[in-house]
Amino acid sequence: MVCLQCKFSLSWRQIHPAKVTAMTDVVVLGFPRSTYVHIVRLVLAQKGVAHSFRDLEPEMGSASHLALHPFDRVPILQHGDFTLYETSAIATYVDEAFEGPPLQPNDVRARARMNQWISSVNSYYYPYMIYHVTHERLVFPELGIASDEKVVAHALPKVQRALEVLEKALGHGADYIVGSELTLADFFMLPSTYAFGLTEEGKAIYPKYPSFCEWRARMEALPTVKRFRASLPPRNPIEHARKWGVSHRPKY
Ligand SMILES: N[C@@H](CCC(=O)N[C@@H](CS)C(=O)NCC(=O)O)C(=O)O
Repeated sequence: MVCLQCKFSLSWRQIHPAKVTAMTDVVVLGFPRSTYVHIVRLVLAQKGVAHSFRDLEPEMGSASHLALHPFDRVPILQHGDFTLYETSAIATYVDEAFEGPPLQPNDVRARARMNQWISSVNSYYYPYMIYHVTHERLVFPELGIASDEKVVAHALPKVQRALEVLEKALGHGADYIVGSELTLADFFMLPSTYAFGLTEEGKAIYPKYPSFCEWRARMEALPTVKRFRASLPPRNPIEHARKWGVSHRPKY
């Protein structure tokens, strides 16, 4: 069966979602600036699923946080009595459990391509754009902690490579990463590239990638994305990042 509005073929499960319950029982837990929290909240918004947000900043690393996420990370999704962590599991669940425009292609190869991009964001985009450069250039300085230039220098060639790969892929001329339809891949890519774009390095190198810049502009123009950005609080410092220096700041 084909959905005329979205042009994706729909599986039985997408036409008859296993569970479409009152939307007010959806809660995202995390800290407000988290890249991965943004992925989940954008996907929920695009699906038209209302949710509340619980700010875990004061609880990060505490017993109450670890009871929800044993690996000391965010986001966490609660849907009624169901609690889930790991962003790709959450995004897929949201797409499949709720009505709203499907964000996973039904075509097996297109879906594989989407999953390739999601895995690439997790392995090659987020770690260098955010964990290395954005933390060193924005998160630590906002807390009065000096940038480690070695960390930035290590990451920049990897960021450039990642942008070259994305630029080449977007050379297909279609609007979105996998093709003419929005998929989860676009929402995985957007938050890392947004935050890296706030750094001086991002501002300097983005103009070298015109198809990527056009994709960013297209994504930022989506009503969902505009509403999401407008709903966010000011970008206050991430207080619990003070402990990253001893827990998991990269060292070279
Ligand atoms: N594999 C996890 C990664 C999540 C992740 O790294 N989240 C970051 C925020 S964007 C985090 O929780 N950082 C907290 C910390 O490092 O203390 C997922 O896909 O959800």
